[in-house]
Amino acid sequence: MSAGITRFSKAITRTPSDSATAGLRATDRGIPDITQMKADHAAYCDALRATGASITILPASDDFPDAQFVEDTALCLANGIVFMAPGAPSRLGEVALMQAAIADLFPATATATIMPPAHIEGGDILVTAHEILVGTSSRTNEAGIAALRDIATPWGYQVRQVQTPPGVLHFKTDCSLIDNTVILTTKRLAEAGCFDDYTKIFTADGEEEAANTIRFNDVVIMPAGFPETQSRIEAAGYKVVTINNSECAKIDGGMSCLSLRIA
Ligand code: CIR
Repeated sequence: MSAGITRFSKAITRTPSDSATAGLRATDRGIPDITQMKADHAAYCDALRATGASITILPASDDFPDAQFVEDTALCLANGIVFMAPGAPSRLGEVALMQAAIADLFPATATATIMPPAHIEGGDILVTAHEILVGTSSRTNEAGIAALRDIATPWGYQVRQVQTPPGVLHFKTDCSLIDNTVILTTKRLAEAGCFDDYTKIFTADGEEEAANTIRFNDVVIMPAGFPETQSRIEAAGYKVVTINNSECAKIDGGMSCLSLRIA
């Protein structure tokens, strides 16, 4: 099984807004340069498109500074789309925007919606070939995971609750699926034992920020500037494309956050 796991025919992204300078962040790493961020976003969309997928780029939304991080609003599974309930109050309204876009793009698709006080963000969800791992975090609570389980179990998925390391924004801040059973992970996350059944590629020491990548068709798309981790992925036999992520990184965003990927 690789459709919807590593193989995708479509992706949805959203152009960053000028308001992204007000995006949420855990620490101050400077004000993002929006011109650079938009150029990086265009390069990211080009990299997705170069794999043969069709890419829908939604318009910027000034009302939601983090709306380019579309991954947090929905989970696209083979059976349908599950709309999330972001744990960040400023991001809850992004879901309605995505619901409207999906209704336009895929009117026949089955959908389900998770509602507060259950909270869950797509960044905490890793779909592999045989299960869905979801990390509890400051954005995703046990009720959110239970709600996803209720939706996804009848669709044939096994949902496993794991824990995002303290101080880490999302579960996938620290890991990515590289192949059906191959995970790129930080040591601090793997030490929790959540990937014992998987082949692991570790990020290099000091390059933990490289853990948030995406496998999209024939390429692994990763942030530029992490040469040792890039070499490890390439040595394992994967083709890597790098994208500058300096500006999104200032508001805690990375490669997975920027797209919804659809089989
Ligand atoms: C936030 O804090 O919600 C945004 N500034 C970053 C979201 C990153 N999303 C993701 O990792 N899936």
